[in-house]
Amino acid sequence: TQAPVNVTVTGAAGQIGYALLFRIASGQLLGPDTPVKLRLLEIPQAVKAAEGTALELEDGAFPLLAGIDIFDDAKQAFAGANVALLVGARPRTKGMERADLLEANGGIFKPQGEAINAGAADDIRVLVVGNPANTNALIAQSHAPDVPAERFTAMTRLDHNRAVAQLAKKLNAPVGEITKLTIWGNHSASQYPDIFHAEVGGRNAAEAVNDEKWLAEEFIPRVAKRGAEIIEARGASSAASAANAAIDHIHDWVLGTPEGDWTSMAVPSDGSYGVPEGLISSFPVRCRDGKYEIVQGLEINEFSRTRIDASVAELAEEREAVKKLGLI
Ligand code: NAX
Repeated sequence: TQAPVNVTVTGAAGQIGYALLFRIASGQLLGPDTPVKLRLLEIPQAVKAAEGTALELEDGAFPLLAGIDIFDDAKQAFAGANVALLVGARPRTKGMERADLLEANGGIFKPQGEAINAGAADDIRVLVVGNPANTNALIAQSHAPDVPAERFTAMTRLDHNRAVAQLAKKLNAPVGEITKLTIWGNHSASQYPDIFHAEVGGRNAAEAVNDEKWLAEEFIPRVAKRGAEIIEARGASSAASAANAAIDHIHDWVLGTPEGDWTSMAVPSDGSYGVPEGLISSFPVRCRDGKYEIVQGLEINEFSRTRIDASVAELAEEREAVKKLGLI
């Protein structure tokens, strides 16, 4: 059998961590033939809670779970990591300015980037979930100069999945029939879910919808503000759906996107579609043989162009802000 893959998860005692760890242990991250070793990183105050989760993981008797180690030190937690899920972050609290938020997260993602640089495995793949995810990924990446830049990604898969589900509902189609949807830009309210290249059972989805008012006034804001809708209903932010999306993101990166489809990942821009190089922005991507590539050659209409540009401009501003703070 295969050697275990080391999966480091930060924020392991949080609510996304609780939903995520059991699915990793059950084999849904890397497939049914790959044993995993979990390396959990938490802040010292939350180590005990992480230990509690580890007891429950043990009680799952998962055949693929080859071990669990818990750390409050980033260098140790990322040593030998093949996959890193950076979930723990500093949330925005009342009265906090954007600069404060970026600075607090810089204090987390800078040392984590350094620790990945120092000790992760050569094939390390990083997914940043903790918000502001795209810019946190940029901070971590800029402190890991020896790791290929493209190994640092941020999560827009939850937005992607939300958009697929809303589109399927509108068209009265099974979610499995929706393909080629794209989230562009930042994982924030400025994100742009694009259905112009999407298909429903092979037919163009925008034509099938044929309702620009619904697109502009219902679909796009609903997807972009879905996080707030969940908080309103549940009294807590998205957790299981976020964990599910993190599983999907890494699963597809490692094992490939289905033939004839693509997914959305925030990845370092190579300049494609006019997105400034280096910004970690969401694109349509295809994955094969453990690598992803940005889908090329899509025609971007006026409606999409304005929205992509607005979200990318927000990312550029965030990059400027963290530059000014000396975080990258
Ligand atoms: P919780 O507050 O439940 O858990 C966060 C955990 O991270 C806590 O246990 C905390 O102790 C830990 N932590 C804080 N600093 C740490 C550090 N330096 N090292 C290791 N652990 C640390 O939050 P949860 O609901 O799990 O959400 C986690 C993050 O995901 C948040 O930043 C949230 O905004 C973000 N999200 C991102 C989404 C996306 O689509 N990209 C969607 C869901 C979610 O909102």
